[in-house]
Amino acid sequence: MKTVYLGMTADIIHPGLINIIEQGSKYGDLLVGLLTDKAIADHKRLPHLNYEQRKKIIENVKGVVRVVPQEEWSYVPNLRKYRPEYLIHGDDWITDNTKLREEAYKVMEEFGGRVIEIPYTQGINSSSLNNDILAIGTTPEIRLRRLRRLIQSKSVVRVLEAHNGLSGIIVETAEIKKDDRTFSFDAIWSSSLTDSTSKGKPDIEAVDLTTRLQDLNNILECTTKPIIYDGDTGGLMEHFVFTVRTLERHGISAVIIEDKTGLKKNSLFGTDVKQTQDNVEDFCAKIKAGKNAQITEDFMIIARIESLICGNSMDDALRRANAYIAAGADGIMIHSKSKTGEDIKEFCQTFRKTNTTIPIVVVPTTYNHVTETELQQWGANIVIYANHLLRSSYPAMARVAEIILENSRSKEADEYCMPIKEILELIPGTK
Ligand code: SPV
Ligand code: MG
Repeated sequence: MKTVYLGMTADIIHPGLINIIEQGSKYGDLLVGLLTDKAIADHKRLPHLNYEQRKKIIENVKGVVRVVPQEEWSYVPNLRKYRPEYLIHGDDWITDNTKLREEAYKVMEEFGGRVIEIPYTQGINSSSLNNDILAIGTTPEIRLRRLRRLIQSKSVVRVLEAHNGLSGIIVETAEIKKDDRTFSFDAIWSSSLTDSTSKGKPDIEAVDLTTRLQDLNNILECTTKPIIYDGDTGGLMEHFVFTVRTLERHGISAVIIEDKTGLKKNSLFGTDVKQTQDNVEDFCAKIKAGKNAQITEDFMIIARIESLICGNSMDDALRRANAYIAAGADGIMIHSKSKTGEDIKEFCQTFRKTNTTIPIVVVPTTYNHVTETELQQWGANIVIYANHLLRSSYPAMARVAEIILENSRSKEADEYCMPIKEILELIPGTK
């Protein structure tokens, strides 16, 4: 029997996929190369189901003879390994995945194999079905778990700030295509700076958890992506345990608490204001109390080190990282307001010499010339764009307000505003 290779994600099974399987099995034994989470995650959205779940389903589909993992986005390594007589694929890759197609053709030619392209089934595809699934929403449990899966499978988890439902929708839906890859944000950052600022309050823990949860609830209602909550100092240890449970109950994936004490000021003030770093012992006790309080296994407590913000040494930052991890922290965020990012690089590279697994979170606000790829090479796993949707919307709003004043009418502001029709149709179900 000849071998027919079919690479697939098999997350949402629909008649189009069954058609390819049917067609493929006419040529020989159908070998499915099932893409692993890791193979997929840097190229398109992470599947709803994990590898084992997807494997179980596809193994039981009529016409599938064997399922093997495809560990890379490219077909080349598996084609070389299994040397199938046929490779079968939907003809949509002629336009959507030109590079993938070209290299697959080349390697099939090397050993005299043939590529069969099946006409794309019109009217039904995984992307439109995925949109339908997203419209239904998600559950707190599924959302909460997703962050750990993203960290495990993506080279870098890309996070953008949202401070209300509308900005949440942007983080949820923004997407671009570049070099055969789809780029989007993986998770949402609930920032204390933008949450406070959007309420007309300074970023000094003056907006309490209950108030912040009101906007967070709006975000939860219209998004499905995981959320990382900026927990400031975590407050009193006795209060922090309640914060952890509340966040968990809402399906938040992680809280980041910073090792400061007293009146907290925004880190980007650096040493221009008085900022007091907590002592290691007390902060470790807070981490431990939080870890003991959580109910699920998946919720993450990430310890944020402010040594480089408060003018303390690199050694202090590294010493604290190890102490916080020993106390149970699931990740480390290292912050800095340096323009070069050299201190963040030194921290990450030194830390990675002794610890290769604990996730590192970075917030490149001041050192924003550094790319995600560079940050990942330094050893970072999560990159947070912490305030950009608020910082971009405020100048746009202020400008329109001034234009109306200048002209005593709003006509001149039209070019800065989205059309009424678009805003009416932005939110599904408005009509
Ligand atoms: C926030 O977004 O509120 C943060 C990051 O904590 S920073 O503003 O850089 O301190
Ligand atoms: Mg903050």
